Amino acid sequence: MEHDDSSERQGVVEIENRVDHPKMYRVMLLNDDFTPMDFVVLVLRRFFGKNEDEATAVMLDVHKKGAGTAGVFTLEMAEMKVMQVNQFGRMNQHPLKSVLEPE
Ligand code: TYC
Repeated sequence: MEHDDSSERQGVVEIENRVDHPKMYRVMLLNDDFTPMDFVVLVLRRFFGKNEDEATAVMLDVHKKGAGTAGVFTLEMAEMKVMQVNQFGRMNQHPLKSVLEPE
């Protein structure tokens, strides 16, 4: 359906995507060797609404696998989360980084 060439169909697809299927983006946290585990848990609670147990599980997943999902959002929200995480890390002199990935 996404690859239908008829311009009428394409218009419908664009409207469907905009209205009730907005493209979604995954905010990934990246592991590093220096950011304290407690700080990553704090970030997940503060910016992603996780409780202590959820935040700890995500943090450990990132720590073990190198990257992991903090949340899935519309582009605007995902971009804001990435900026908040990266700025909060910088402000606290930690190298913590997050990135976006299209769903
Ligand atoms: N690897 C870090 C440590 O051992 C913890 C950590 C977890 C850092 C997740 C970043 O996104 C991260 N202190």
